Amino acid sequence: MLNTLTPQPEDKILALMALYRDDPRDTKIDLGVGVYKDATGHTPIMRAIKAAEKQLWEAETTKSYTALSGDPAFGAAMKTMVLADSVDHARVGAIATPGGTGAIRQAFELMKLANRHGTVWTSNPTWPNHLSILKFMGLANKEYAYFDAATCTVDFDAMMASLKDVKAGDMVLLHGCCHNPTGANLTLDQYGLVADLILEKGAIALVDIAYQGFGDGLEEDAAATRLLATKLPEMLIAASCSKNFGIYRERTGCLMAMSETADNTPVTQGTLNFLNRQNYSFPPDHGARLVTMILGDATLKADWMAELEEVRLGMLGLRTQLADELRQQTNSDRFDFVAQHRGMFSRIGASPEEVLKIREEFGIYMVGDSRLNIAGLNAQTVPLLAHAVAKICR
Ligand code: PLP
Ligand code: TYF
Repeated sequence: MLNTLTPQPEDKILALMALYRDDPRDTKIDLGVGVYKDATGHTPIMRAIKAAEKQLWEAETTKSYTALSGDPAFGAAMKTMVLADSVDHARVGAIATPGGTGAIRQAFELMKLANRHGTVWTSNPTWPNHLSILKFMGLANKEYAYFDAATCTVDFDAMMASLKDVKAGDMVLLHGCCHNPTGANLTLDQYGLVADLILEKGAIALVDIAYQGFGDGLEEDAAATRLLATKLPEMLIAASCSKNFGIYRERTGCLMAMSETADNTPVTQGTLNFLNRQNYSFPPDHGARLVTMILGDATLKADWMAELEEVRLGMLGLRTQLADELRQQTNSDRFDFVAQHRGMFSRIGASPEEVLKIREEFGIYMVGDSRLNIAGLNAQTVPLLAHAVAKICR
């Protein structure tokens, strides 16, 4: 059987990680994979995570199974973090999943159960794994216009025009904040207009929120998701704790499914539990437990929020510095959008050839679509990047 297999397409972001690793230059700079790094290039364990792990090690008395949904306390904590009091939590079912990716996969599984012939609409561009998972699952996918390559901002008119073709029962996947890969985001008003259109079409929104706290703040970054929740009768939310808790390898995420009324919730929750059972049975617990502990303890939560804010402001400072350097070194305002983008990424609008030249000549690694990870920079490397961009990009 195995000799019938053919090679699968590789993940370009992960392939770039390997290229970077094998580059012998000690001046190389990694702006590829979306992992937060401090000024020394290290991805730290957050203080509150360490503290919660210590408490857990002392207090945990069993490693027995939890529940198919994961610990319900985790679902409750995630509803509070993402939705706050925007909607009645009794309307929302939740399961723990292996990372945000697991939540996205389970959202698509739910779509397959409920409306297997519906189309899932994704932004052009979007996180490549959205597309590869949809393709693998055999779900129909259409793209809606999103990024204007000329200005490196959202082309909202084009986006609304393409969403006019959404049909009843389709799914519209939106990034809740900090769009990956572009860094260009809708305003809250624009999210509202998208919600109105989704409502009018009778479609369902799936919000992928993987960077809450990395953009404008923990509450601010959830505002769009909360607005959608108040405007729409039903919606799905795939939340990741990988970035904002820095627990990438623990695989911690949550799928929330909001029904029209609380009467629907038992069946919705039962279906979510069923999907966990079909795919991997009980979801991972360790990361989810740490998140639950932190969100439920005033001291841990305050320390986590403070550190998350340091991380966010650090990235924002690098953005401003980069925009300033680019302005000086290119003697133009062409790259001013870098300071307006939010989250870990900016797509800077360089061609694939230019991205390659920057990699070869300067050892600066960004993804082929010219996405760069802001957190891969520090105060010393920002001018080096600006110099490379100014020299190579026409
Ligand atoms: N969604 C987006 C847009 C992402 O960039 C990521 C990446 O890290 C995820 C979801 C899910 O991440 P994870 O599965 O590591 O929680
Ligand atoms: O977009 C990124 O870089 C992050 C990390 O298959 C990532 O979301 C990249 C590729 C992948 C899984 C995670």
